Amino acid sequence: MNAQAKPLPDTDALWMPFTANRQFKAAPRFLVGASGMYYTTHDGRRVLDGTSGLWCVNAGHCRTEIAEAIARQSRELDYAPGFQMGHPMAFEAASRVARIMPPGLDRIFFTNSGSESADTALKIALAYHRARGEGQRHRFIGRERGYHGVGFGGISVGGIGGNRKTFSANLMPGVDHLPHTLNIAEAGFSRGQPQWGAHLADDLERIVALHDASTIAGVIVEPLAGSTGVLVPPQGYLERLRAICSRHGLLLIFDEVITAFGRLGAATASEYFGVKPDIITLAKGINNASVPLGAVAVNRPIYDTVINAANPDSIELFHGYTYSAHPLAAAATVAALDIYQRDGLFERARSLSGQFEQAAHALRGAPHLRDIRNLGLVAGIELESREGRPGSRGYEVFLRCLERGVLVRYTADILALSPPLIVEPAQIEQMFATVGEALKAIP
Ligand code: PXG
Repeated sequence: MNAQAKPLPDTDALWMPFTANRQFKAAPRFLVGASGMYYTTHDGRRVLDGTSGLWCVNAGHCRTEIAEAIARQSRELDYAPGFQMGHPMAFEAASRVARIMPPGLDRIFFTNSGSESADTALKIALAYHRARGEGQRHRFIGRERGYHGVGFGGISVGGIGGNRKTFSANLMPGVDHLPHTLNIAEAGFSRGQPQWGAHLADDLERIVALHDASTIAGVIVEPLAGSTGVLVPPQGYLERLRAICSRHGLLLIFDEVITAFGRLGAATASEYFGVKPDIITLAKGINNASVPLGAVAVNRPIYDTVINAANPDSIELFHGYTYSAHPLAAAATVAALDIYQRDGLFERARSLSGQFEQAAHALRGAPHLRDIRNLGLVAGIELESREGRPGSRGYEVFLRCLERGVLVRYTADILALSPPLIVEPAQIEQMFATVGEALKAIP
């Protein structure tokens, strides 16, 4: 520990989220500061942020303009009720978000997180069908290995066994799942979108035939699934999902909590893939993760249908949060979107994606590798699991990388890299080289 070390806090009281609490508390790892591409640890070490925090600090850490916008807003208007009252920054933030959504998806509902955005999107879909006289459309189709946060709606349509089993008796009824699209035997080590797998979208036809389209409200998928191990959509897959949804009147919801705001080199994955859903869920990068905020972007017909079905002086959608469009979060959003635009960060991500892909696939041949996959500024590196100890190798690589000054994310034995869009080419090389060294250093 060096001379600047800060005293460590007592770790007993905090029940940590998605963390092995006992393992962490036995050997805690603290981050105490951040700037640009780096975190500072409690013992004064600089750590390169290979994960944008948790896929959210897209413009890099502690951006002055965002900090100032938040400070200014907190002095001017700290909080204002969002129900039956409005404050200008909420409308400004909505207009700014709407401007970079795919054309037509320009009505914005604010939440506080990705989980709330997912649940909000499901509720809006139900409200829409009901408003147009098809209230019997109550089912949702999610996908295996889908992650839509941790609300009851999100875990119901989500496809992660561990997130569901404890709550299985209380999940939303009327949910079915598409198969996930990862197949290492067919498409291992694909660079960018795999050529194999578009046909998996046709399963939606089977599910529609089973339940009948008249009972289905919508389909929710991540265009690129991040948290379950970087699942890149096969070429043509999203297009097929779109076509099937349109054919049967199902709303297509893209969960873009990690893909929006430049991750793939465009404002949204929808723009990147050229596939337009009806609803997009947002959070994380929306304001560079500086103040909790999520949002749902919906197309004009959905908004108009729900709004116009109600009496003119009545609340049209019984939904909202105390902190929907909190002034600080809204001010931070405007400031973050300014930075993204001024610094051309989405274009920057796109222009770096070739080098990023090269650097990721240069790991091929390192020990323990099962697969490498990538798109935009996202890479997934899947490791062979140890016999009877799944996840232990991923954890060890994560620790080794941290010791060597690079923060990576791991889910079981899959490493994910998703750096801030301000990353420099040399830092990209460093991240992957560090992973390579860690792989060589462990059994
Ligand atoms: N949808 C998607 C697609 C997400 O990735 C959520 C919803 C939920 O967002 P909130 O803000 O409620 O956490 C997410 C969150 C990881 C990781 O390591 C990913 C997320 C969160 C934490 C860790 O991959 N995604």
